[in-house]
Amino acid sequence: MSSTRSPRSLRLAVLGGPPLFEAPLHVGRPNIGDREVFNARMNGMLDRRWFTNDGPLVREFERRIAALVGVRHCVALCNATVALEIATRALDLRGEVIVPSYTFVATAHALQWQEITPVFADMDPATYTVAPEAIRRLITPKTTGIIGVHVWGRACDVDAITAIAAEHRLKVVFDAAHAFGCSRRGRMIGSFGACEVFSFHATKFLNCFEGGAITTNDDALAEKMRLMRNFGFGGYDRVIYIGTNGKMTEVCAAMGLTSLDAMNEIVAVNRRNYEAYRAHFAAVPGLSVIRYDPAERNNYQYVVVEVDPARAGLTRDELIAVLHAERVLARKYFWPGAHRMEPYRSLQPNAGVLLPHTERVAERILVLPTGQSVSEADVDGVADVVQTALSLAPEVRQALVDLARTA
Ligand code: T4K
Repeated sequence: MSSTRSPRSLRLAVLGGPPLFEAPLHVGRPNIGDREVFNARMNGMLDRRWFTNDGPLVREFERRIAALVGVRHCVALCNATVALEIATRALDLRGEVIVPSYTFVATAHALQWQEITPVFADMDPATYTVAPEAIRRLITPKTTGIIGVHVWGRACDVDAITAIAAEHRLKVVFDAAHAFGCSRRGRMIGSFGACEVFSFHATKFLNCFEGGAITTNDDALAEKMRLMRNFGFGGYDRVIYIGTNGKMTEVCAAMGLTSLDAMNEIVAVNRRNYEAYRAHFAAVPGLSVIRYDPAERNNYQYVVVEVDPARAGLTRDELIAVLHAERVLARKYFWPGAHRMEPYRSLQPNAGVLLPHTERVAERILVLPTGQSVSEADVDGVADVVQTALSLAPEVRQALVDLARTA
């Protein structure tokens, strides 16, 4: 466990003090539900000797997710990347598909893996989600679909994207990897577009170790995706479709069910930490913490801070260096933007010209640790480090230059 010292005694590690935290404070530390309940599910699974291939825990997980989201179908899968691959293949997307660049690279990889070209659209800097007008400008005769991403759990502009898609006869998938348990205008995310894709990776709000799911109200699409996740088997010895192995295991479903049981407690802890960070940074010039609309359901899984270097006095990267020296392993998601990662930076070297907001924002975002393994005292400590560093900005900057020189 981490521990903090009194803020008054804080001497920053980059200025020669000892690191504030004994153990690293991670972004994305998994949340764990009730271990006894999880173990009981494990024992039941071992007794049944049914480990994967549409087992009873997977079916229960799918039923509960579908009910919570308010859709007819949930297809549980091994992770969200394979889920995106299956969704786009089942929808017969090809040619070009428009995606935001400000997303985890998996959104683009799921397309490129199938030789579909991801065409990167810029964001709306006020929401960090894809700008509908940027999508509109990128439509060509080769475009077959749009993937909107609900970045940090906040819905992208579903209405505008749906309208553009209808106008141009495009299919829409939403990457809802961050958005399980979140709503948009009172309706749960998971029920928009042709289908939506959730991630249940260890670092996500709802954790299955590894896992993902596609939710949809389209009966035929759900049936096709169920076949695709299991090699296309329509019965014993009968393959009726091309498929892959995208199945969720019973172990993963057991973790998912146990996480679902604990959902309300996890939201409460996330919210407590988020509000504490916001209170700490409310009056700090140059720092703005992401806002979650209190009228919606939010999972508060991400504490995202935008750093304006001109007003804050330090850049995002300087703050990251300060935090890492204290063993606070803050992250720069999604730097440098998917378009600047391979193979896209080689295949589309000029993509950045059309992505000015993405390029600017990606240089300014800092994601801070939260979740069950982060205490209120830890949040106070992290905030103290940031505020102390900003109050000593010239000294800190010089120390970082000196450290880089001697490294
Ligand atoms: N679409 C979007 C918008 C996504 O954000 C993602 C995934 C996907 C699609 C694809 O979903 P999956 O196919 O993964 O289901 C992490 C996650 O691996 C990834 O799931 C997530 N987004 C992304 C935002 O973050 P990395 O490369 O940053 O992982 P890594 O190994 O650096 O770990 C992240 C942090 O979590 C570290 O600080 C360590 C901590 N951690 C991690 C694990 C696995 C733990 O404390 N315990 C653990 O068990 O991608």
